Amino acid sequence: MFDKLTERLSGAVDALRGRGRLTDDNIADTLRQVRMALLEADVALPVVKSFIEAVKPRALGAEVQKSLTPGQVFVKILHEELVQVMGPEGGRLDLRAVSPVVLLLAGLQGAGKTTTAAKLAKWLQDTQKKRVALASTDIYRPAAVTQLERLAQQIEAGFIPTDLTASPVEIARQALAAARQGMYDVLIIDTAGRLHVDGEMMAEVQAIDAAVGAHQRLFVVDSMAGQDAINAARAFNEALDLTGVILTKADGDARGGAALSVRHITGKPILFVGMGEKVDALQPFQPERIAGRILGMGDVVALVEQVQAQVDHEKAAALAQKLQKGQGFDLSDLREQLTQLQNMGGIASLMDKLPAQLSRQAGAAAGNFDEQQLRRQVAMIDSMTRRERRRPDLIDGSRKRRIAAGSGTQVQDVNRLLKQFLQMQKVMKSFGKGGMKGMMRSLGGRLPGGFGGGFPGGSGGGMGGGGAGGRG
Ligand SMILES: Nc1nc2c(ncn2[C@@H]2O[C@H](COP(=O)(O)OP(=O)(O)OP(=O)(O)O)[C@@H](O)[C@H]2O)c(=O)[nH]1
Ligand SMILES: [Mg+2]
Repeated sequence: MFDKLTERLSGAVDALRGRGRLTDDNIADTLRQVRMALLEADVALPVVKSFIEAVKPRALGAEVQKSLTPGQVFVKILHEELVQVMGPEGGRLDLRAVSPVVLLLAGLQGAGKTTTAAKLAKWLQDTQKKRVALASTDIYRPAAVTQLERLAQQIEAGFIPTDLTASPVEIARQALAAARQGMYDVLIIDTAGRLHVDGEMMAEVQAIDAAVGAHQRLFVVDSMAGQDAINAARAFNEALDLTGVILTKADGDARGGAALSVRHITGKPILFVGMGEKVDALQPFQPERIAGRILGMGDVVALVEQVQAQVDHEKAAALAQKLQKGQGFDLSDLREQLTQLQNMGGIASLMDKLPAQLSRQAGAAAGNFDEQQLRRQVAMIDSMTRRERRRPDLIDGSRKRRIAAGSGTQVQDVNRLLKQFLQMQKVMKSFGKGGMKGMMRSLGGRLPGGFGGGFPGGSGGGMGGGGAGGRG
């Protein structure tokens, strides 16, 4: 449902690619684009404002220094803040009350209340093993009651007939009594919708609530509705003190503003999302998933999490300290770096997690940095003695033959490894004095293909994201 928004946001993030870091300048431009994208998606203005205000300091703040690439880190921040704005708690319907637990559905005309009543009943039956009864107080539209009745039959839920001569409040009261008598666990009350928020309608639904003491007062809202939905959400929340929100029609290609706004406007959690017309098209709301869909960034978010989780801070700090004390970078340290790369699932798995476009770009670079090579390099180091690892200058021709044989490689492989190691050691030395900051970033550019340049993600991150110094 967020196609357009997704497109605009990825455009904004694209602009950051190739930047070495996030600064006031490049962030300002990107945030402007994000802001436009949200407004175009019909996200309510106060929501957009507070979203941008939340993202900005984070983008400029500490976690960017630990970055893989600025674009990736920015995506992660956007994701987290999207989750935040939609409500991190997600869909949990509280049913802890005396049976029958009454759920009251309210919302604008055509929002999907009746359909959602049936979906919710089915969900409660199927996943919570509840006995559910449905009742309608919609006496205004002749077909409304039969619509619900047919749905109830379809999902084999209880249905409490509506006395069309009674008032909606009386009908609700009768329904509660009937549900009690029928020993139902849950009673879902469907109410009439109106084209616009009006006082009469609010008074009616309030009276129904007062009559039955609804345990959950759920606002059903069409994700495609823009500012109208926001005004309605506010009005219903004032009238009913809502306990939750259900988004419908999230399967359509709408702008999705409501999805991003209702939580902020009402302060009430989004509990479920309707994903189609069928009675089983209802899902508990999962903000992470929706945020992921909004960003449409493949699994960049997962990638960043994975990298951040796997990097071993202590080891990085130890290496930094060692170098600062003037002790040399040796082959054991190199081995450490290589295995950290392996632990991240290797290059192939990282590539899988990147969106197609980025993956293609990285593809060429990663050609000379394959998994097998990584394994071979570690194997060669493993075939060395401890002394050799500390003093590679001792490794002469016969030792090289032994190492090659021990690791199933050729002598020229050992030579290449040693040569690359020496270059890396030189770089390490020069940074040992200057501190670790930015060391790994520079390595990305300086190292020969074998070690540095091939790490996907491009802009100067090099293997710094997964390596030692970037986080030290
Ligand atoms: N694609 C899609 N259609 C939906 C969804 N939920 C409801 N609909 C459709 O939206 C239309 C209106 O749904 P209803 O359940 O009758 O809406 P209502 O809020 O009860 O409407 P009133 O009673 O007239 O106020 C129907 O055609 C439904 O099939 C959904 O999640 N996805
Ligand atoms: Mg209806």
